[in-house]
Amino acid sequence: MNQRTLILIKPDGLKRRLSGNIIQKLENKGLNIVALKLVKVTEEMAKRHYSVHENKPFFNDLVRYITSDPVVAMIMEGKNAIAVVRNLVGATDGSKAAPGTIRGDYSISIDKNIIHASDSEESYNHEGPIFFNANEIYPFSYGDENLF
Ligand code: 3AN
Repeated sequence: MNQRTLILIKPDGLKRRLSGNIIQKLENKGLNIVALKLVKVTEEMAKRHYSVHENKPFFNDLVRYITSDPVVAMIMEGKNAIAVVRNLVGATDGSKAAPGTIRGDYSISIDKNIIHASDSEESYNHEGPIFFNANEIYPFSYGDENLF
């Protein structure tokens, strides 16, 4: 099933200059970039994005962190993109994430964990429009979808 997923390279990932490595890993797997930009997330965007966590004790820290510096926002598209990307991202807590995953290789904490990726179609439908308008998304059509 062809799917889209929202990916954010969080401020720690961008500042540690990991964006290239992360995008490379996702592209190598067979995912296509259909939208990409740097975004300084506003408090309002962050609160909407993380609304499922609004009653959690870490909610304020989460909002403070994601709004602290720019993020790389992307939509990637591909076969089962949501589950495929979540597998590549690894467990939420970087100290427990499996080696070889993005968090497993680059993060040792639960808060500065490098990357966000939609965890379901429902999340993508909620998060995608917070970061991208429909006219900023360029459907993949280079004719080599069957390479993978
Ligand atoms: P994931 O990013 O793996 O989907 P979620 O959606 O459970 O994880 O949590 C969203 C973000 O909230 C995480 N990326 C992490 O930065 C933060 N977070 C989750 N659980 C905790 C926690 N127990 N303490 C601090 N921050 C947390």
